[in-house]
Amino acid sequence: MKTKLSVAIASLLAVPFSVVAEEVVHTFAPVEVNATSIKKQDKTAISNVLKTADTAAALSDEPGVNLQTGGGVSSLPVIHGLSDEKVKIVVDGMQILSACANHMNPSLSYVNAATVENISVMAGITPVSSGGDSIGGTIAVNSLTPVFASGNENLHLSGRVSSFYRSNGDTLNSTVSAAIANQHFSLGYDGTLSSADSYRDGRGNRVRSTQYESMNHTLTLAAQGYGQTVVLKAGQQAIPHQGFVNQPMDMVGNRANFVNFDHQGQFDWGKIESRFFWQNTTHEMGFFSPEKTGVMPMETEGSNLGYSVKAEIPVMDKHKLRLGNEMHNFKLNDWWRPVPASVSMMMSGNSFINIKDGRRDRYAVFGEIESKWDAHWSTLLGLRYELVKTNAGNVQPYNTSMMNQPDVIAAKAFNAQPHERTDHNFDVTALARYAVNDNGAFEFGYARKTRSPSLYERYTWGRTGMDMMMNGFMGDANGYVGDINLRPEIAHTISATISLQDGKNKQWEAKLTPYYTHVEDFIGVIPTTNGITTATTANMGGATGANIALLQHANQNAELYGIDFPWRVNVMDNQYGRANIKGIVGYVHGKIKNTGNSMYHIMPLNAKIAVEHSLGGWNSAVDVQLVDRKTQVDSLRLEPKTAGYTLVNLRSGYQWNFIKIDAGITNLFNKYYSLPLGGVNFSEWKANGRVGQINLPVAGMGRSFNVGVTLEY
Ligand SMILES: [Cu+2]
Repeated sequence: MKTKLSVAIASLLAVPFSVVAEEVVHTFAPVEVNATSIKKQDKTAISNVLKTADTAAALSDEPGVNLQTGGGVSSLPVIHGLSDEKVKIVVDGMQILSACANHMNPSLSYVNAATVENISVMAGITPVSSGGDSIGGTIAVNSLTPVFASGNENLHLSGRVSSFYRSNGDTLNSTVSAAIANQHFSLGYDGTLSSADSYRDGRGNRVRSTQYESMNHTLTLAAQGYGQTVVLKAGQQAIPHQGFVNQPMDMVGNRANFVNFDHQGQFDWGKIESRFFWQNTTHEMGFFSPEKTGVMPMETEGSNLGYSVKAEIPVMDKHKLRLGNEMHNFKLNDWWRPVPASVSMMMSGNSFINIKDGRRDRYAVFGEIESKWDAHWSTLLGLRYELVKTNAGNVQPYNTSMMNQPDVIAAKAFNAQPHERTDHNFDVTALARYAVNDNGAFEFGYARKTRSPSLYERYTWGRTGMDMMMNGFMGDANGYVGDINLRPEIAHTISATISLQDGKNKQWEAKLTPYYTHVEDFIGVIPTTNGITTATTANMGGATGANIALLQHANQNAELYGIDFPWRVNVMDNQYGRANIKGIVGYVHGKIKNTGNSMYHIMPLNAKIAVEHSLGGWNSAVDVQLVDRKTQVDSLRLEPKTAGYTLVNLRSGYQWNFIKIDAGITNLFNKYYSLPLGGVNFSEWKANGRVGQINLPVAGMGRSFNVGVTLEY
């Protein structure tokens, strides 16, 4: 039985960081010009289920992708040194912006890795049809697609139960999927439940505030016929708690609902896809565990409403024209309820209004033409325009006491200004590919990409050390304030890819992708002060020599360059099975040109090597990850340096009819190491009495024994 669900099972067998997988399940407009540094990676993501429920973490084996870690299910992918909302992330075509001052609920936190069917990563140069509102690459995640009965089936029933357990942190992740369908209609349900305690590092110490619990439910209704497919998905997510080791606060509740409608149609003149989606989140921060204590309720409500219409029209034999129109409206309210004066004078009185009635509305149109000129040459040219309007209402501090004077003055100044801003953003993509023959190809291209500032970057205004610290989404425990006059950031990227392969016997392949990006008006930071540094230095504010840096979002010039080098060699193919050795080398350098400073969160030189073996139902591998010491650090953010490390993982799986069993050991030698993109360990600093600088990096997970079982019918 070849169903989408068995595709999901097959993906369990698939190997991580495969450079061979090129098939795209998503049926609309695959980019056939295998564009420069576009990597399509499918069905491999879930191979990592033994490691994590975190969908972002499932991406960490992709060339060019690293992870900025925070909460257990809320990591942020970094592509070629650009992270968070600088990267475009779409889940089933929906773009969901973080409704949290600490970006605790990014798009990928709403989907469990176990229900992901395929992921495509477009690093660097992105076709305009899948870009917009970003300067990094695009990550498109598709969850399980509906199942229909095949030609000779009247009724199709399928189901899957899958669970894995990880000893470190007592992590349990369970998934149930079921579907009933005939040839025209399909009804499906997917549910996931995952929970973890705080994990232990390689020295056996508990890493505070890394525990979580998360639940997802999705109902899918679909119909197909006459060349048309409609899919309606509706779902709910709840995260009752999630610790954030590198943030002052933890998540004490995140509830989200969504409705996503998609239509794909094939007509004589071409294809069309229309989508409509709505999503809303209520988010609350506070404290829930003895691992990090305090009192400070903070609430956020966000909603996303959008549609897109895309058409693909063949023109003569050689060209495909794609036209599209999109809208995305984002609404945000962020307020912090007061506490009794007996608990804190500073936070008593009124609600602190961080962002009121925030709006970020985007309207986009694009046109793109893909041409296959002859057996060798193909090109892709695209132009995209976006109108982005942002706005926010008036704000207020907790109270007007002496301690809050920086806020009283700042609120007055903020409220006196007009808040509405309008940006006109243009993106351009130009790509060419020359295929020599089966044995290689050369691709090169240029992209101009634009992103308007987020509401948190433009409209946060608080000026006490504490408010500023609450508005940090970098995991560095520094204090941040917005700037209403921020301009959109514009990235110019040039990139090339040389791919070589053994076209005849498929015994080996390698791809080398160097890239260079210059960013005009990069949204970075400059030092700032709140006028009363001495008063707040004692607890957690102050511009110099204090526990944290006070920073303001600011437009700067920046440059990034680097290289991705994935490769694979087949070393055995006989009666003892098939074995591959494969790897990736990644390097990125990022600099703020105004200051000569390193960019924040730049991954050190790193490499991955895997030896994989398959025989019958068996699949086994040894993975080795090597990371150099981190010396490129952002001194402005007091970013800690980290030591180099090597991690070894083992895994093996056996598939027998409808049962699959996986087992593995991650961090086999129980190596103690610091996460280069994990920020600082705020939780430990706080537990130890807030003494001195917060400069301890967050330790990665120690050894874990993992086991998983999947049943499918
Ligand atoms: Cu939050």
